[in-house]
Amino acid sequence: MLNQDFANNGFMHLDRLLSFDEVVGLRKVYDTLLEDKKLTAGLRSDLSGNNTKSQAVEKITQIMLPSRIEPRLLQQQVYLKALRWAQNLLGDDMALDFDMLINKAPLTNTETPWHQDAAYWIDLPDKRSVSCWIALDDVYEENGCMWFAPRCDTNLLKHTHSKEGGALTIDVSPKNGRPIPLKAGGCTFHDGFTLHYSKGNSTNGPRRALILNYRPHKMIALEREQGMDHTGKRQFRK
Ligand SMILES: O=C(O)CCC(=O)C(=O)O
Repeated sequence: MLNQDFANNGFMHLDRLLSFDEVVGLRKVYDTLLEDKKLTAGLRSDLSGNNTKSQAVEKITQIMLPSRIEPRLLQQQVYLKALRWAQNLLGDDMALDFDMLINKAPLTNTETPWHQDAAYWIDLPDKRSVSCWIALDDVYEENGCMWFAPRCDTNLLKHTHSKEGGALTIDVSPKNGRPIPLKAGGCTFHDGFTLHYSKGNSTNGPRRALILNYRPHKMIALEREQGMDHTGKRQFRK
């Protein structure tokens, strides 16, 4: 049934992927990375388009490849559990392409605009991909839970930068998007062509998410041959 949701709509959710203890363990590593700008330099940016070198509060902190900085992350159950789901949804050849953290700081009220993840990636012959977005806090509309619009096909829409250096966006927001509130430890899965979005965080708590992205290992090898390892400047496909 869940797999059918993913196949039909390009997204699904699980109320509980992780136990509370697993969430608490992850939050510790997460907060250490968030607080340490030196350790995360080069892999860190603000999706709102603000320059993270300035003194301004980061609104939407994105840290790419946290497990490269903190390899002990890879020992956490979450990496195994999400991989099993990815393989279950899209086939045994799915492997971890990259991980990232996206934190919406308290009272920063900055939305992540509607986009398809494939807009950030190079064009690959095998289009299968799935992102597992794991809530490390209870998430709901007011602090920036994920919204999805059912995917129709694997067409890539035209994207532009919402602000120079910031997140990508499409021109017209879909009418049929819906929010997926979750308890901490719950997660969503979406594929690279599914439109998604989140509102800003207007609450006084953090909104911490860990995101694990999977694709066929042959496609990962192709990406790496072309120098794509999901670090570096935010690019988009034109
Ligand atoms: O965490 C967010 O607000 C956006 C996440 C997102 O766009 C993604 O995981 O692809």
